[in-house]
Amino acid sequence: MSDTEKAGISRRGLLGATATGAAVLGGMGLPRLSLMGGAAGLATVAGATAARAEGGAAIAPGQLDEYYGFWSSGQSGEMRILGIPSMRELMRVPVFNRCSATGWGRTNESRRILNESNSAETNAYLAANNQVVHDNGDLHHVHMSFTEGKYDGKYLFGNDKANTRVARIRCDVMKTDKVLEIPNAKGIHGMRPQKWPASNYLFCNGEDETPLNNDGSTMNDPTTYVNIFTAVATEEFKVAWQVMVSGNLDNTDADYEGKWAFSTSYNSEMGMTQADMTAAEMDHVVVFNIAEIEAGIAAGDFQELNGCKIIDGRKGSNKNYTRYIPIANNPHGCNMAPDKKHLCIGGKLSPTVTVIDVTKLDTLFTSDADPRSVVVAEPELGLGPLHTAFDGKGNAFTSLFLDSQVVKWNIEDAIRAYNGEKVDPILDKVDVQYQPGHLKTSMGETLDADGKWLVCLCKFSKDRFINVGPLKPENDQLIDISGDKMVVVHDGPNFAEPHDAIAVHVSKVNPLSVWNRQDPMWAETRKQAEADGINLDDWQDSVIRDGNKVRVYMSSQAPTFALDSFTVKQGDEVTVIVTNLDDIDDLTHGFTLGNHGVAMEIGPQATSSVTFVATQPGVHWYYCQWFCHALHMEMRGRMLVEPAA
Ligand code: RUQ
Ligand code: CUA
Ligand code: CA
Repeated sequence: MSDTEKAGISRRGLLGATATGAAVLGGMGLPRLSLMGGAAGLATVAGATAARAEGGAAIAPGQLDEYYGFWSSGQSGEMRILGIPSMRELMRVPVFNRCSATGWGRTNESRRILNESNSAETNAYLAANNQVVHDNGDLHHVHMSFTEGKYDGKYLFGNDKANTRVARIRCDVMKTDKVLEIPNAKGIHGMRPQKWPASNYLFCNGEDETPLNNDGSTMNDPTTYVNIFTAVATEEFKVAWQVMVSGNLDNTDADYEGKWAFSTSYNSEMGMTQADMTAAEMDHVVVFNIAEIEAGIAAGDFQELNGCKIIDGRKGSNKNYTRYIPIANNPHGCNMAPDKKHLCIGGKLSPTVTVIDVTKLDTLFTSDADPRSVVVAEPELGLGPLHTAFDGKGNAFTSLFLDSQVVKWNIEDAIRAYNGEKVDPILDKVDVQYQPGHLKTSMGETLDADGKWLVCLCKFSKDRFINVGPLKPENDQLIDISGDKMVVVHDGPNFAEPHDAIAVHVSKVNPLSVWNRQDPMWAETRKQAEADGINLDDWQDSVIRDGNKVRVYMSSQAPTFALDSFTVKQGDEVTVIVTNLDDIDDLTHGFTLGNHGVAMEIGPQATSSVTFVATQPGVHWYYCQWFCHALHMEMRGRMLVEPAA
């Protein structure tokens, strides 16, 4: 029983008291001590409120945040950057989506990245459907690259469950620079970079099972279906190897020694219906033995399919590539604690979190030890435990989806309780609004975990905001975890559907304000310009004709384009290449061509290009769509299209 329950105060009542206390404190500017000295219960509330006041959830205009929050956006397909603790949305980084503002998915540079690693089937599908890129995605998870268990500020990675892809975002410019469709797997869900010695691999879970040769020949026979775990080499951004497994793969994480990766499976049954998928008593966690898999690949123990080396790690393959640890049916979250030792598996259908001691995993590979012997605790925490986060002080925070709560518990106490001692590992519970999924502590998935903030991503907002119609926002809540009691300090409405977030201290990330002219993003465009005798670093105002292809090179400098007009012929394939020669912070230009679906961002010192067919004769205006100058409205010009003879 928690203190609150012992004191006979309802949780909702307490929350109300906290909110009122905070309002009084803020509104009247009273010193916080004036709130203390009442009932024992109230003293605790005041203590927590004090923590909030000191932490300063409110960031005044002109003040900066202490953490970057990198947010996934689920079915919106993008990554978002928020400030923590203000929870202000700072930027959206298009990844798997088409972006109207920046031209992502429309510019030649972005299409090259988006299409670079499509499978042959995807390209055939896109061509048959008159599409140039997949312009949707389902970005569930975002994680930063590590060096020796700490964020290194180099890359962010995101998965696309919808189209079986992963992507890499460069932290120096906060733009996507690699997209990879993973062959043989289906529905990449769980995704994590290796933590030690560095993020050489990105581990990717295939959630949906299909026949390995998915050509339709055995599709009615689910016994031929497999699931695929993939390690992507993060520098080349190519598949390094794959492992065929038994059961599907949900979430994943890696240890702090570079020895293991782990994946939860909710469908060890390999069921095709919901009844089948929840039929068994136990599902499992798959443990991947990285060194053994690498040795197996080196020794040639693989089959090659669609350019990938696939090793057999299914149950009963009797190899040291994998082990399967039974877990209560349909587990979900998979979170490695920064104590380097404890892996926490969210029970979802079971009210428990299963704690695995990863230092015991070697015994599973070197002896006949019972796979459950590595389980060191299994605290009962509440209904629907999904994900767990850590404060670096031995405590864990688990989201309870069905209870709409976050529970704080102590890992060592849970281990003592598992060993029969009379100790309650639960330290605190707080109501969240409502149905939380992922939750993340500041720096909590690294060795720098600092136990200050917890972001809790609620799947439902219900009554927390004014009604905006049948589709409601989600609710991202900020919780102060610096004191003994958790305090919800902020509601943050968010559009569909941030699954996951990380909170990275600002000292770890250092983006540029102005592009480097030699950036690889437009290397191909630069090559073409050189062939055309154009220097992209100088003023450009040239129109180059090459058969029915026309390349229009124009610089931009506030508030003008180098060309007031250019002339092409009806039916020409036109490429407009704009270089922004301004080199001042925040001076972005754009190029939008009316009635052609063409719009793109050109950041300071950047080059962007876009290709279209000039099908309509006559006058077509283009303009700069990023407000850049007092004469921004005048920053426009005409494309004159001569009618075909
Ligand atoms: S999952 S709400 Cu896509 Cu990360 Cu658990
Ligand atoms: Cu350039 Cu607006
Ligand atoms: Ca199951």
